[in-house]
Amino acid sequence: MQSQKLYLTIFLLIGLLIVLTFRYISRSTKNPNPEWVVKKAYKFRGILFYVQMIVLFVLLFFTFSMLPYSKSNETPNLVIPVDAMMFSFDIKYPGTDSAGTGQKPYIPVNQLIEFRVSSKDVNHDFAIYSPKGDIIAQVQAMPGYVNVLRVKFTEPGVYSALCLEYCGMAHQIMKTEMEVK
Ligand SMILES: [Cu+2]
Repeated sequence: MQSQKLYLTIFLLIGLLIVLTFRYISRSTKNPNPEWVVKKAYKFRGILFYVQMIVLFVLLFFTFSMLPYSKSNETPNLVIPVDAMMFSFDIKYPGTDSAGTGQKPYIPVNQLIEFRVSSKDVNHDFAIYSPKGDIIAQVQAMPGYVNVLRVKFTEPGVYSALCLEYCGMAHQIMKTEMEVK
């Protein structure tokens, strides 16, 4: 609830900034613009371009390490193939090929899990939601391709996997659960 109020405030402030900008622009164009105004505008646009470039490169520098690819040199503790199809997921937990062991398969907590996600028919998505309902990772499930998704579950609980790619009439029921313990 706290964060919702914060987001609303940020949204309203940005909205106000946009309104004020448009007001400024509409006022500044009331008088016909002589050539020097156009020259000034082009110069300002050039400055803005470089400011934007600098801001973007600074942001890139500080956020680059947050990319999930930085984990790629770690060896996963467990590899789990996942096949998506209309309208379910086939999660192939290791060591559960022969049915009837009586034990429900689960994912170990605090270990690097590598999901190898593919599809048997059309494009789907494999999105993992925490027990609280927050999305924590997702990857496309595509026929003919194996997409790798590495996740470390830091909290035990029942996680959900949902399809986020509209794939047909029953797309909304395409859901499964994974127990982490
Ligand atoms: Cu779907």
